Order: sequence, then structure tokens, then C-alpha cells
Amino acid sequence: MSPVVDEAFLREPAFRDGAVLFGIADITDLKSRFLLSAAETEGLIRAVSVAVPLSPAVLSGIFDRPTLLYKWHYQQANNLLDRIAFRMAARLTALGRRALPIPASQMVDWSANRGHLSHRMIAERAGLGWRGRNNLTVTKQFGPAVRFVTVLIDIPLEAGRPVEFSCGSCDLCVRACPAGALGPEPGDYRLDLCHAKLTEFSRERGIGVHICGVCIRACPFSVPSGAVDS
Ligand code: B12
Repeated sequence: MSPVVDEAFLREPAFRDGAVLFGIADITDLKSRFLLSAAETEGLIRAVSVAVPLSPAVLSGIFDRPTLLYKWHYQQANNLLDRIAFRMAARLTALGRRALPIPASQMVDWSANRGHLSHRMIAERAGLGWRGRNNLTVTKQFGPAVRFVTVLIDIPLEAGRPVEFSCGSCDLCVRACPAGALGPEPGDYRLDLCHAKLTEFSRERGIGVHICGVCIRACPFSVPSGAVDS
């Protein structure tokens, strides 16, 4: 007898593999915004958003630039997310369903700095968090100290609802950003300044990738105690 393909069928293996957040987004009106062909997204109507946490211990070493420990952590988070997404799609494929796992951190348009789709937009639609002043998806449970992956599926599961902006008047990320790329509104994010700073960091010995982590580290939601001592 084939298993019931419900939310639990997708969520439970992901949680066993290390995921901490899971949500469903309706993508029927979003597909034209994806950098995917109509053939690739045919029949796909929902997106599963999954998050893994970043360790506050690793983040605590970040002050004004990324650390080597954070670089390794970031890569492992991406590997784990890609594995979770691949396994989810593999289980669905085996049952004759259609599923498209989207890489956690792959660029497909280098001039516009875009991936196949925005994992943040999907996570926010699924109700996992809000767009913070740091331009990241901030979750209630782990702040922005999570990384996301998305799997597009053909199953009409019930979708989540967006959550309210809850940064309040906090501007710790704005003050901490080493690029001066953040402002009072999430839409104030300056991609040019952020990207230039990350390019500078990528040239530091052993880094080699576009990472930073300062806005994640500065967020009080990222630190369970709420204390930020940098
Ligand atoms: C390319 C890329 C970058 C580029 C450019 C980023 C960019 N274009 O915004 C660079 C190298 C600069 C970069 C930097 C960083 N990145 Co990056 N990056 C990506 C990547 C691979 C693609 C992003 C993309 O396609 N953006 C396209 C634009 C159009 O989408 P968008 O920015 O999400 O926003 C649009 C919609 O969401 C919509 N929208 C929806 N809701 C809302 C709400 C509001 C209020 C607003 C204003 C807009 C809005 O409007 C926006 C404009 O059209 C993603 C992975 C992925 N595929 O999603 C990771 C990703 C966004 N990066 C991530 C991270 C963590 C970082 C860094 C902290 C670096 C690091 N790892 O240390 C910084 C933070 C920058 C910042 N504060 O925003 C995480 C974010 C996790 C989170 N909790 O939100 C992601 C999702 C990777 C992952 N797998 O988790 N990144």
C-alpha cells in the first residue's frame, strides 16, 4: 500500500535530518518570477520551505567580518539543506509525484545576483518569518540565524500565512552592518554596498565565498539569551 503523502510525510524525515522549521507556500501566482522554465515548473503548485539553524556559538565569533569557522558552518548548512531537499524530492519521485528541489545557494543570474527563486520569499509566504530590517527572513524561534531551502511540489497541501513584521524599533543590524547597506525599512537594503563588502571579504585568506554574517550575529533574535555584547 502506498503511504499517504501529507505534510507529515514530508516534514518528519526533514526534521530527522536536522531541519527545525517547515512550511508550505502557495506558488500558483509566483511561477513567472522564478528563473525556471514553464517545462520545469509544470504541475507544481506548492513550495515546501525548510530551514536548518546556524549555531549561536559559531556566530558569537563574528564581530565585523566573517570567520573561517562561519565559512565552514555556512557550507555545511548548504550541504545539509541540499541533502534534505534532494531526499524529499527522491521520496516523492519514487511515488510517481513531481518534485523540484532548488539548490540552497546557487546563483543563476550573476549580473542581477539571483538564484532560481528566492528562498526568503517562499519562507515568508509559508509563514516561517518576516522580512527584517536586515533584509533577511527573521524567524521567531531562531531569528535570521537559519538557512533555507525550497522544494516545489505538485500536492495541494494547505499553505501557511505570512507573519507580521516584528523587528519593532530595533536597529542593531543597521548599526552593525560593515557596508552601511541597511536602513530603517527592509526595502532600504543596498545590494551594491553589501555585494562590494562581501567581495572584499571573499578576498581574505581562506574565505573565498561571498559571506559576512554580521547582520545575523547582531540580531537579538539570533541569540537565545537576547544578549548581544559586541
Ligand atoms: C545571490 C544571493 C546573495 C547576493 C545578493 C543578495 C540579493 N540579491 O538580495 C549577496 C552575495 C550580496 C548575498 C548576501 C547575503 N546573503 Co545571500 N543569497 C543569495 C541567493 C543565492 C539568491 C538571492 C536572490 O535570488 N535574490 C533575488 C531577490 C529578487 O529576492 P529577495 O532578495 O528575496 O527579495 C525579493 C522578494 O523576496 C520580494 N519580497 C518578498 N517579501 C518582501 C518583504 C519586504 C519588506 C521587501 C522589501 C521585499 C520582499 O521583494 C524582493 C525584491 O524583488 C539566496 C538563495 C536563494 N536562492 O534564495 C541567498 C540568501 C538570500 N542569502 C542568505 C544570506 C544569509 C546572506 C548573507 C547574510 C551572507 C552570509 N551568508 O553570511 C548576506 C546578507 C545580505 C542581506 N542582508 O540581504 C540566506 C538568507 C537566509 C535568511 N535567514 O534570510 C539565503 C536565502 C540563502 C539560504 N539558502 O538560506 N546573497
